[in-house]
Amino acid sequence: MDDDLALFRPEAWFRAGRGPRYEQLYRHLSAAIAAGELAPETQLPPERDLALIADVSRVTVRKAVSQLVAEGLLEQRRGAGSFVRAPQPKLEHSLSALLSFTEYMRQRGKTSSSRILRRGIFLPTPDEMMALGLSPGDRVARVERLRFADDTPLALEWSSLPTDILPEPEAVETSLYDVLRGMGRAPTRAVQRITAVNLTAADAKLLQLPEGAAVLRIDRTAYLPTGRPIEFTRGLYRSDIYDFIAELRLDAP
Ligand code: 16G
Repeated sequence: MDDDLALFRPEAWFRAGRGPRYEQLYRHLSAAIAAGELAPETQLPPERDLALIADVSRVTVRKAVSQLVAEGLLEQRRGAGSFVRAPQPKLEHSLSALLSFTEYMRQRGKTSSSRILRRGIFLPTPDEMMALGLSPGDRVARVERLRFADDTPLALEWSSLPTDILPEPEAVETSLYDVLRGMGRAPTRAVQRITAVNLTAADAKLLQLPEGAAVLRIDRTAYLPTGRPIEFTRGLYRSDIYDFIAELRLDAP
């Protein structure tokens, strides 16, 4: 037991001039959990005891612990204390949480289809080079689509991918992710940025909305498990689709 406590004593984690105590304690415990020194299901001493052992205030302990709880490394069980959590299967790494348009629609009992506006291999724009980590000599595969749910146009999507990931943009008929999955190259993580914009006349016509209508613009950068960015899609979505996206984003933190 004494050995276990050594981990919390100030000499184990505190160095003057290395930042606030709660942060140092947090970093130390986080590393101890990662290294397995604090194994899953280990119970931390109660806050009051921990403060005495670590020679800090209870507020400091609370801040460090709540940070670990927020990151999912510790779990607080009511009336029982704080426990080291077993590593969780990461939801954001599961394919099911990173849905494609086709899958969103299928979940809603709708049939999706696409009208291809343009497909091919092009010289990348600076934005594409940046998002996909391309070099000046590289080319980019682009697929531009008007996407329907049943017979309603819901979205316009401009997708860009490195050519080694999508060498034949012509292969994309309805679902881009189906094509990528078929080649074992589907993304497993994505970062999205959402903004509201007003439709240009040309885009409004395609989406069958009045010019200037407000829609959501969502930029998604999607990554392989290695961390390589392989998709940059800018989409304009009719705002009636928003509830799908908002709801599903809760599944994919
Ligand atoms: C979603 C994605 C888009 C992706 C597409 C693939 C958002 C905001 N965007 O629309 O980035 O390219 O799905 O769908 O969710 P698909 O496999 O049906 O072509």
